[in-house]
Amino acid sequence: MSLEHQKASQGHNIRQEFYQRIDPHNLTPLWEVLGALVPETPTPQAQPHKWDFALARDYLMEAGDLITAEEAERRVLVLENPGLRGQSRITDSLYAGLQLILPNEVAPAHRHTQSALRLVLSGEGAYTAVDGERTTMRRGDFIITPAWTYHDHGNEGTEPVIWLDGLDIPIVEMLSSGFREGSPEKSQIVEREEGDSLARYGNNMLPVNFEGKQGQATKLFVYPYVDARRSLEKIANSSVDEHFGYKLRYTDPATGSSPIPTIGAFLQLLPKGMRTRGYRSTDSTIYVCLEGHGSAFIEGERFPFVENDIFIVPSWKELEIEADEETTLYSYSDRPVQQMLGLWRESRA
Ligand code: GTQ
Repeated sequence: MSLEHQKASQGHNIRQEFYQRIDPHNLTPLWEVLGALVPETPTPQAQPHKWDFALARDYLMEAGDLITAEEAERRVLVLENPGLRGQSRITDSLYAGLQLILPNEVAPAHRHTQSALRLVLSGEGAYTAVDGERTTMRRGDFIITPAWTYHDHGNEGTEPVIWLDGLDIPIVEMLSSGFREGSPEKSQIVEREEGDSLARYGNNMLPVNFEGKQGQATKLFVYPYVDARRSLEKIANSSVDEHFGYKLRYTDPATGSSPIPTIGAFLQLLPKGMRTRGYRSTDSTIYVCLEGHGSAFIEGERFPFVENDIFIVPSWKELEIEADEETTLYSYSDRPVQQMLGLWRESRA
């Protein structure tokens, strides 16, 4: 061994010995981890992935024979990112699950500080009740449960109903700010007629003395797909954005902000044959195909999708989408959190 080598390895041993001595005192050297702690570009643990809805649905129906909605409290198969197994996360910051409710079942009322969204995927006849008002769940409807509002789900129809749940569970966990409580009533007492909140808050008008405030739970909690779809269809005659096709974001009409403070939600339409140009953003995003079919190319890797398939694009990975037919995609991410904190970035090829 050369003299330099000997010196270097001695230096290494002295350092290792130092690290071992400080370790019992809960001290550790930054210089060994600085590069990983403060990376040059995002290093999400989440990996690009697609879930076949047809496969997940079969397992979910099997779960329907194993446990009732009431016993489970929520009968859900969690979509776990392959890079985050065991952590109940679909991205580094968000949760997703597929929930099933069978005819005549009730998923009992509770509330928690985690906010939730539902995207209805299959079946009809179920409802979600939020804060004393029920809404019938129809395919493509985007329904939200603001933090700390009571919610229960029920199915008074004849078909199994399945929807995608999106929650900010990992964010609330990171902040150690999670609370939950059950409700004395299994199903909330109905206090308002169906459609009341949509009429008061969702029709470009607001109750005369109502003021929307940031951080206050939104009063509007259902965004029917028929309305969102009609908007996209109308604007699809105008010139197309080469990165997004036609893309809109859901808002709380009282503030203009995202309806959920921690989660942004979006709907886009891609004309038949379109391939979007490469796009990156720092918000890892969950996509759901509502209509049509095509492929997502994530850093060049192809993920073909059909209706109801779910795929995720991790932070700062380049996405291109190809639509074989006219395609509508719903998506959600932690974008509003990043924007509030001045962290959000995007890059367009
Ligand atoms: O419907 O309240 O997928 O509390 C996970 C946690 C759904 C719900 C989930 C929940 C719910």
